[in-house]
Amino acid sequence: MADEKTQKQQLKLFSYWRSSCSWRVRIALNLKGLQCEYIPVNLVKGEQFKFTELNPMGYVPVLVDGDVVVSDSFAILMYLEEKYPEHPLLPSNLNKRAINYQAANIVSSSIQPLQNLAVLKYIEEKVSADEKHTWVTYHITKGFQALEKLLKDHAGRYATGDEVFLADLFLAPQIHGAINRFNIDMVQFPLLSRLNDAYVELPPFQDAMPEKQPDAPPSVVS
Ligand SMILES: N[C@@H](CCC(=O)N[C@@H](CS)C(=O)NCC(=O)O)C(=O)O
Repeated sequence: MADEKTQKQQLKLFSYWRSSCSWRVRIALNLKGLQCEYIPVNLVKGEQFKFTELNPMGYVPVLVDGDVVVSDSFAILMYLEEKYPEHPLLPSNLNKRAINYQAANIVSSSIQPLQNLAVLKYIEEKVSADEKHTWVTYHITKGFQALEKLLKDHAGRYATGDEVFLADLFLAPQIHGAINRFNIDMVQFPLLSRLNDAYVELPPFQDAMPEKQPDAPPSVVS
């Protein structure tokens, strides 16, 4: 079996600069100190549809670790957690761990799929651009209201205390996208706004931001 250093050199991430799902994985790789080759997949040009042998769903992210190919950010994060346990993504306290799973799944099952490129494109084409905005605002607001309630008794500096865990990896890209891409009014979400302020201070989160990625267009790179 290859040693850990060789394994790290074999890591490849198929990613798109603005993809919130890829961003979750980028944060985990940074937190765990794992080097990785970044392979851009341009979702706007439809490049995701050409790589279904890697991910049958035709989505990013996909992680390749030597002979192992894993797609879906949740599965990738669990794989990384088990293979590279340094900087744990899950707390040892079972209750706290369950809250992390719940918050992560609110984002990954009940918000992000409803704002995904393919869904928004469909609504815009079949209904209208106005309806797209109404739709996305409704679903983000519903999810954020749930997250505010869920996390109010668990949050510290971060979602479930004073350490960064799995929930934070899902929340940071989702909140950033809500503000910068979908113009959601965050005044109604004081806890999530406060968490967002904490995330932007952290180097592993900063380095994972869309504008820092090699495929970010020059117009967004500061
Ligand atoms: N559950 C999957 C969702 C993956 C997903 O929706 N990826 C988006 C980018 S965040 C994508 O590739 N969209 C391309 C499309 O809609 O055609 C995950 O967490 O990885």
